[in-house]
Amino acid sequence: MIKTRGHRGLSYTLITPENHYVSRLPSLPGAELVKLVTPRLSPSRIAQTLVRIGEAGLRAEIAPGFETFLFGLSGAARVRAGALTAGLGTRSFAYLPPDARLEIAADGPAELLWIKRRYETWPGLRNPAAVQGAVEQITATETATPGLHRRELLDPGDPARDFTMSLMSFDPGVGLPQVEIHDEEHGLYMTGGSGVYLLERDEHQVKQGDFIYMAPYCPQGFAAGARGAEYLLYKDVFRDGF
Ligand code: UGY
Ligand code: MN
Repeated sequence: MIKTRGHRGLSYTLITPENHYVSRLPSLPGAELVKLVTPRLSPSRIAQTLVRIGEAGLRAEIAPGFETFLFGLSGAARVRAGALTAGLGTRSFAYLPPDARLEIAADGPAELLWIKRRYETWPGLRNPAAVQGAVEQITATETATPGLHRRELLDPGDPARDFTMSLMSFDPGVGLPQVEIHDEEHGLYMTGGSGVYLLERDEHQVKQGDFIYMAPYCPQGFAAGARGAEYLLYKDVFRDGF
């Protein structure tokens, strides 16, 4: 029997590095893409893609129309959109609103996580502004659960935003304080460590490089392993699905 840790449940998928299958897009010439989730997997409202840039580097232009969030996993890519120029080195990130035309460039190998989403407007609220930063510039706040820290890469209190990106870090043995079942969807990328993820009624061993898509109302719980864990979490916010 051929074995894999990868899994597709009713309301989630777990994709491990061993499951990666390369795709391409005309807008990112030469880059190898791993589409971790796209709207083809109903009901996902996002595409989350691993972008692997090779020795030849990349010169790419992405047309306006969608929100973009880019997170550097390795190498030294960069993004330009109007007056904004941002380095996308390891653990640096940028958010670009849907009216931005962007150029992504790299002079050599680099790896990025790319989230694409159609912005959901709300009466009386303007498009959110572009943001750039680096994880290490953001203070980690301890949550009500000792040993569980969150860094918010986008302002979680701004109702103009239709999603947040949080870096969750767990000390060894620490987990989420409850089994959550909520309306918001998640795209989760393990940036470090390992642990056990409860999804629906299934328990999965997860580790660095794994990706989980959780649809709305997917039951979810987590406990970190002996060396702790860290993950980057997409969550839609301030909207109700209509
Ligand atoms: O914010 C959240 O929904 C988060 N606690 N969920 C998760 O880590 N699976
Ligand atoms: Mn959650």
